[in-house]
Amino acid sequence: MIPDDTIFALSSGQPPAAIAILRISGPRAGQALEGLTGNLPKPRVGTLKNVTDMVNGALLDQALCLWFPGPDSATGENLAEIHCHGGRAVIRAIEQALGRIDGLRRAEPGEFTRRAFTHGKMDLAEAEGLSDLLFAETELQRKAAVRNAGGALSRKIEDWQQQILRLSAQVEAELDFSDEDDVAPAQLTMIQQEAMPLAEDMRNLLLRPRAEKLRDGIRVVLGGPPNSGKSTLLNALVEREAAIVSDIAGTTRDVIEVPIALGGIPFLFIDTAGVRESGAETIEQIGIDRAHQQFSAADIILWLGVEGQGPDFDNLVEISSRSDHPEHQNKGPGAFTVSPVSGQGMDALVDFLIERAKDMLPNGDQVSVNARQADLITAACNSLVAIGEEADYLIIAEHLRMARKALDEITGRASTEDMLDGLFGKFCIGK
Ligand SMILES: Nc1nc2c(ncn2[C@@H]2O[C@H](COP(=O)(O)OP(=O)(O)OP(=O)(O)O)[C@@H](O)[C@H]2O)c(=O)[nH]1
Ligand SMILES: [Mg+2]
Repeated sequence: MIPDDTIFALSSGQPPAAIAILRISGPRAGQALEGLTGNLPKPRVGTLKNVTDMVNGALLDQALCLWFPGPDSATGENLAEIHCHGGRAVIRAIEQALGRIDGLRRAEPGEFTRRAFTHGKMDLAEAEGLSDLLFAETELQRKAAVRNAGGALSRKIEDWQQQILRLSAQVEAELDFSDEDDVAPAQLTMIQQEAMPLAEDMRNLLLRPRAEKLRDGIRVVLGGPPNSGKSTLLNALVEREAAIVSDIAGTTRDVIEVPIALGGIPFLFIDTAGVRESGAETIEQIGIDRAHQQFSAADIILWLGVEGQGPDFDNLVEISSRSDHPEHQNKGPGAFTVSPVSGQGMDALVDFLIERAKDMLPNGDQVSVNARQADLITAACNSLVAIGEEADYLIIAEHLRMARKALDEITGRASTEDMLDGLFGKFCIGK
């Protein structure tokens, strides 16, 4: 559906700031800019203008104005930008003046990007990449997002689509020219053989670490009995007093999550209540139950308790903490010996965490997919695999059609309004 109303929003960050950018997109964007500034500047040339209130002619601000007639604009529609001074009162005054213009309304979250999608300026995979780019906080997140926003995933999907389309054409030709009694087995085998490497290619992409991991961070859970120094180690790792430390056993009751980037990699460090088998009162017991939930969801567990007595997970790393303490007893050779107090072993532990994390994350140079995209690629892959066991050209044609449909949903060529609402709703207003 092509929208016929005109939207506006503050597209730059929270005021106050030196400059604020108001964007107007839609059929009346030109009229709106003309109304506020007298006449339209030359297309795509920044021009300094007086912005005045159309009702009483009051001067609101002097602003740099830009005019992009559609379809050669970011949204594909007529688009105007007002780069005004970034004070709250200036922005409010210009927004109010825009709101009084007939046919203009404030934009919903993600609406500019959605219009760009509607007008074919970007597909869904690129829009999702753009969303990730806006939320990227670490270098690795930025690298991965910029790839998808630039269309790396879309190109991969397009390549698969072309190959499937070619197979479909061959199958259709067989259906047209052969009668039912005359199925050409050689041709069938060839189509099946061509579908398999394609399915394999999809499977390989699915095996790669997921994009969400990059957004949410590697979950490092600190576990051990009360007083084993978990909170002290957490504070040292995140370099601030995020958790209360005391010599009273049972100080940490709830789960404490601290997101932080180390070496450009997003981590979520999680401190837990000290686990003990018996003697915990009600609230402490709830904390212990929560600790166990965290162990199950962890990417890496740092275990500060007795060696070999931690939860039974492959991703558990033995930590021999408090190495500065006179009563410190070292764990076996596989353990990391550290002291958050003296700093001993801390650099080695951080380096180890960074290296481990790299294997669990998309590397930024490869295309990565999120859960939505992975589900659709899995569906396409399954359809291709099903061809291998099929001798009926009609059914093969249907499998190929299903595979194409699933891939079309990734780029948004076949997508429902609900799905689009959900996806673009995650953007901020003005984007
Ligand atoms: N000397 C020394 N003391 C430490 C070290 N780590 C922790 N401590 C002390 O040990 C006590 C317990 O530390 P916490 O970090 O609160 O221990 P915890 O495992 O979080 O304890 P709970 O929250 O009760 O489960 C505190 O008095 C800390 O100062 C260390 O590396 N060296
Ligand atoms: Mg604690």
